Amino acid sequence: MKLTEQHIEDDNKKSLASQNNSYNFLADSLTSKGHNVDAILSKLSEFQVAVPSWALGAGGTRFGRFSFYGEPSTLQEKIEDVGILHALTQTAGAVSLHIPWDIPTDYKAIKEQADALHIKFDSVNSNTFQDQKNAKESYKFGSLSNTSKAVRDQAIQHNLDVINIGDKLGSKSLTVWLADGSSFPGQNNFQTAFQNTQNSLIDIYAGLPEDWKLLIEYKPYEPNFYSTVIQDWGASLMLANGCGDKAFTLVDLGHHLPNSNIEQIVSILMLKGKLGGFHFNDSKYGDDDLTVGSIKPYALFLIFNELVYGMESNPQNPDLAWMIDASHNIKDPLEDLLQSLEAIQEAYAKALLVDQKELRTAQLENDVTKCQEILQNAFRTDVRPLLAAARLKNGGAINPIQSYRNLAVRETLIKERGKHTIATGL
Ligand code: AOS
Ligand code: ZN
Ligand code: ZN
Repeated sequence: MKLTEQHIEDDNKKSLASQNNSYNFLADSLTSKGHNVDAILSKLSEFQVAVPSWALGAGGTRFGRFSFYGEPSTLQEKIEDVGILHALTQTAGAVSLHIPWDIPTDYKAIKEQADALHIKFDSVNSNTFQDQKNAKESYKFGSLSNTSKAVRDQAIQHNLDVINIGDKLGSKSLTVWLADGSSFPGQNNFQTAFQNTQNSLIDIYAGLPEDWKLLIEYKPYEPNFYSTVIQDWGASLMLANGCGDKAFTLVDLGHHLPNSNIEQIVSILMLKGKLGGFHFNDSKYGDDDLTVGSIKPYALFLIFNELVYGMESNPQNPDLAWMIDASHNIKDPLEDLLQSLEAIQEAYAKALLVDQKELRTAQLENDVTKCQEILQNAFRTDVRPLLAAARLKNGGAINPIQSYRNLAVRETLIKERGKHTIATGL
């Protein structure tokens, strides 16, 4: 199924008058406060977030999967789904593939399909947390950190193969997330595991093309419950520094112990020029992978506030790989992703409303109340008409979920793909 601009434009007609009213009201009020609304709109339009291929089917990971039907079962169908998300939102212009779940059979055809839908190939993800069919060695006791050289070599080779696949598609980074760790005290020698991981990453790094980045994701626990080799940003940063200039830390919002100050982590990594990428999701308890902004929207805004500050003030930090990493099993996965994309844009737009100069002055005057007011005023602004205007400008939907439903996307996908498709992935 392909959503045309015409489909979307027709559906927009119903909400156009009310959108224009709300937009004009908001734009006037922001302009009178000194904001440059056009500049904000173009920043919103430029901000593209990659959709993870594994979130396009109903999730469930270690629990049950309840299909929504019409889910993609091939890479081509996954790209088609991202095309639908991008047509509606104009902010999902990239896809992040996971290898071996998404190995292309026909590179040329996949690239052409993605090009036609204006979709780029973002970071490619390797998978050494599952044993692959016919693999000689098992990752049961770790991959890049394993005490066996044969296992480490197999995992290193897999990462090099993933780079090769990504390179053929135009990706520019490799994301490494390891499940390596231990579930019981004494099981692992922490130092050996860390050192092995560093050495393995150095071997992978040596295979990176000149213009590529290595993104190292951290996570405090799960699937291992006593220790994780790359447990936090400090471990990730040490490993990145041990590899070189093209290696960076990747922050996944769900990979922190409760109440961690993620905005501060992000800020300091950008100061050091070492923040490489982002996985957006939300959580209440752990790595819940819930819809972005569904639980802690203010925390998301505070993180974006630091990201915006960093993007403006830290030229030493490269452009980031932005990606959603959320998936669960009770909503239509495409609707869930539409909600996440909206929440990301919303937090970004609000962060763009923070007057950094005014904040700086209030900070220097130690006017704590004013500092808080500046942030909260931005956060409390309803920026949704701005997001809709940015989408509209590029041919997207005023209300993506409403159009998705009005245009009967899921029903059409079920008709086309049937009820028996099974998405690859966990
Ligand atoms: C796992 O917890 C991580 O968030 C990863 O980014 C992982 O590769 C992804 O969720 C696919 O399983
Ligand atoms: Zn992640
Ligand atoms: Zn995760």
